[in-house]
Amino acid sequence: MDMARPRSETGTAVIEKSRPDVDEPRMYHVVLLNDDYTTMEFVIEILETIFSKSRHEAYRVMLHVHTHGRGVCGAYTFEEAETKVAFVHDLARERGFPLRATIEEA
Ligand code: TYC
Repeated sequence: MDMARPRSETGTAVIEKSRPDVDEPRMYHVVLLNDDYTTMEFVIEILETIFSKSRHEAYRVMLHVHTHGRGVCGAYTFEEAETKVAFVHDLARERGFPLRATIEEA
């Protein structure tokens, strides 16, 4: 069958929905929390490496967290968010920083 122009068995045209009836996965924010001991440079490094931010965006998010106490690093599926939080905590522990991140429904 011509897949570009789907037809039903009866030969009548099939009207396709612009978006199939597939549930979008729920999304979750990874939220970074401020503390008094983690260095700004380390937070920027985390945002660049784990959250794929540019240097400029990483600096902006870090400063937002530093000023407001918390800030969103990105929206992910629950599994992705969990993995990123675990990476943050592992790297922070390795480097002796108390940096914490949490997951919230987006
Ligand atoms: N408040 C820290 C400082 O002054 C910097 C910091 C920013 C720490 C963001 C954590 O999530 C954080 N060194």
